[in-house]
Amino acid sequence: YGKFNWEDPFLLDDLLTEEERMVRDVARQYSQEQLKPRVRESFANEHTDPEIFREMGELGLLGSTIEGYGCPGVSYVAYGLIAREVERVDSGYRSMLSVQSSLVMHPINEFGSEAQKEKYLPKLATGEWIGCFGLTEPDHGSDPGSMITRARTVDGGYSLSGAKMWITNSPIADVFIVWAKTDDDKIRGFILEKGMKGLSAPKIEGKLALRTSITGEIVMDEVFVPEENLLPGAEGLKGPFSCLNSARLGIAWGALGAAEDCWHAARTYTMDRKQFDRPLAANQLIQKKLALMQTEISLGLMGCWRATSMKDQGKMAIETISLLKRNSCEKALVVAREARDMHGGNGISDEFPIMRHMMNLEVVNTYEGTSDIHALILGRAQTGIQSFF
Ligand code: TGC
Ligand code: FAD
Repeated sequence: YGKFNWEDPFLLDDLLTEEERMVRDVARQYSQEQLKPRVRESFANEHTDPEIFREMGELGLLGSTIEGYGCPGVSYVAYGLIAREVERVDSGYRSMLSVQSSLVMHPINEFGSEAQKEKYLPKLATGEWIGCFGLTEPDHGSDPGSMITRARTVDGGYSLSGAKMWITNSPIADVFIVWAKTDDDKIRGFILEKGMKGLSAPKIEGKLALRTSITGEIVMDEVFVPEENLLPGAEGLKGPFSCLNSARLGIAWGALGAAEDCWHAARTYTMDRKQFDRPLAANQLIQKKLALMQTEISLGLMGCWRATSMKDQGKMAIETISLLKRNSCEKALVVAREARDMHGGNGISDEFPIMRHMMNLEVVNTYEGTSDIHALILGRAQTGIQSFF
């Protein structure tokens, strides 16, 4: 038998390529040295630092799976590892990265014209431009197919009217990927730019979670969008959903990064803190909780690695993403809540990362398809019966 590695029982590290390990190390060093020292102030004051996009861009962390246009073209496993390292610090920082990479750069790369790729991707890759993705509306969240945002055909292009809600990055965005219904009732994607007449993106105030990442609305009042800003290759819900596939996979890795931070903090805390003259970690109830954390996180990561490797080989089914996104978020929440409890009163203090992770994970469990919506996708896939209409 080999020696048990408590942090990595399945030796996930051995399954990574040299390039993936290198990318992981760059993301880890950046997250621990540059993001971690800022997170407490940023969360407390609900302050998003746009400079973070530039820093991530410089390290090749934005649009990392894209080939060319200033992007490194690494594997999806490497993308997952980046998400895990960034979210180990804070889900909000990972959100900023996911949206830019999977929800803005991905659709331009996948569905855009050559001119659109050349215009937008290099500046999004360096973080000079910040992007956002507008699918959700005030009255249409889990059911985006019922959206009411309209793109009316006008001379030379389209006139967009409607509102998008809960949009990550929108108040600081330069580039807006907006999904709207055209005159023939089909969902199409449009690239809007800051400064277009009739376009505004007010900030949503008062979030109790994900406070390092700014969220806003997108309000469109007859915004003229020229024909060349239509994404030519996307029609129907498949367009936005294909972006979500890639973002959800990153979230599956990322949520476990936040869970790992809670687990490691709980282990250290309970080994250091004494009650009844012995470390808390000497108690069976505490050790059982640590075992649960270790089990869920290490099994979850193995699932992420396997599915993402399958994606890199073109073999993964989209339902597998629902299984993983749902599992990682649910399990990460369980881990965070247990860790909060194990920290006692200190667990609610912002001197420790636990309560922040716990609140963030409530959002992560909700966006990109709620836990129950992913359960319904899986239920449909195994019974053939659709339970939502
Ligand atoms: P349904 O009939 O199932 O499908 C409609 C069409 O879409 C195709 N499709 C997919 N294509 C690619 N990938 C997927 N995952 C796909 N899922 C479905 C499907 O084949 C079909 O194509 P066609 O050609 O037959 O028309 O659609 P429905 O309206 O019944 O969908 C129901 C449901 C629940 C699956 C779906 O609406 C859903 O996933 N809802 C959740 C909404 C969601 O995830 N919103 C995310 C908003 S973005 C966000 O939260 C960003 S936060 C990021 C951050 O800050 O990190
Ligand atoms: P609803 O759809 O109203 O759901 C409410 C509850 O009802 C949930 O528990 C849900 O599971 C349940 N439910 C819904 N339908 C059914 C059903 N048929 N059967 C059983 N239960 C059901 N969106 C974007 O487009 N871009 C972004 O960048 C973005 N960023 C976000 C950032 C934050 C901080 C947050 C909070 C959200 C963000 N979202 C974004 C929106 C997010 O994707 C939606 O909040 C999510 O899809 C859920 O939609 P909803 O909030 O309208 O909830």
